[in-house]
Amino acid sequence: MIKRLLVTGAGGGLGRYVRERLKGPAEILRLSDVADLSPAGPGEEVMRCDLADRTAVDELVRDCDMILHLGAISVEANFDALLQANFLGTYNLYEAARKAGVRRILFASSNHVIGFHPVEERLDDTAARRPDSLYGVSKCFGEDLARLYFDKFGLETACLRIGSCFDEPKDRRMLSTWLSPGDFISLITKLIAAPAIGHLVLYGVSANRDAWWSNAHADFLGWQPQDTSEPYRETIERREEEPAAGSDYQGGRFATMGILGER
Ligand code: NAI
Ligand code: 15L
Repeated sequence: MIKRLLVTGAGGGLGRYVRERLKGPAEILRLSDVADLSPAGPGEEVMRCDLADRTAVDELVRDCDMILHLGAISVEANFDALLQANFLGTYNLYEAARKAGVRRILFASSNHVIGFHPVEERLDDTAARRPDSLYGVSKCFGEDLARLYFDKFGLETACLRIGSCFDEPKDRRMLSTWLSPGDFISLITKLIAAPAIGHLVLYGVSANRDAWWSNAHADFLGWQPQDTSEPYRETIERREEEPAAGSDYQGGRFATMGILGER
């Protein structure tokens, strides 16, 4: 068990799963978001912080052993917004972590770093990155920053290329990309407990019949997803008869969107 786990973006959807379900691996959860999260429950500390504020992030990270970095704009957006929350926010976090001697970061990357690969392809951690959006590019930046901080300073990161983590898969694409909340929590738990992970790239996906991604290189973690999207297939296929926008690409509609806030 570690002493203190910082969770950024704790006010969002995945943050809610963590707050409700992550029990055991950390004595104290330090929960943070740009939005207010108070009041703190038992075993929780709450700190409001904008990740773009360097001084505030330095303060936030102090005394933390590990970080689950969820805080970000989590969909496609205009570049100026992504620049603050995702690029600058992630840089501030890594710098603060380096200065504070944090051992490991679990970085919520995204399937949108490889979203322009066709759905016929099967990928592992060696796949070329093909971001499908500026949002995907911001996650590529986070993965590269993580690599730099491991090679230069030995700061470990698991880059979690999360598929679609929601209560249930919502459409045909998510029959391939769904990560159940339970599998998300068990993956986080394994990543906190592992003695050493180095710099690791992983796909956050449940045991779906038609999954596109392999984590065979990370067998040493002993993580076995328990859920599958199959029970939802019939309803989804009945509801969604026509191919959706972007259905040729793993990133789905992110691949067919234009640049938001184009000048
Ligand atoms: P979300 O949008 O529900 O939550 C993100 C949280 O980050 C929000 O509470 C927001 O207030 C906070 N945030 C945004 N800008 C901030 C800033 N400047 N400073 C501090 N906090 C800020 O997103 P969700 O679904 O919970 O995702 C969490 C992370 O996982 C995100 O980084 C997202 O990109 C990533 N991810 C999520 C997937 C999913 O299926 N839910 C799939 C792939 C990646
Ligand atoms: C993501 O990266 C987003 O954060 C999430 O909201 C979903 O769009 C997910 O990818 C997805 O691809 O389904």
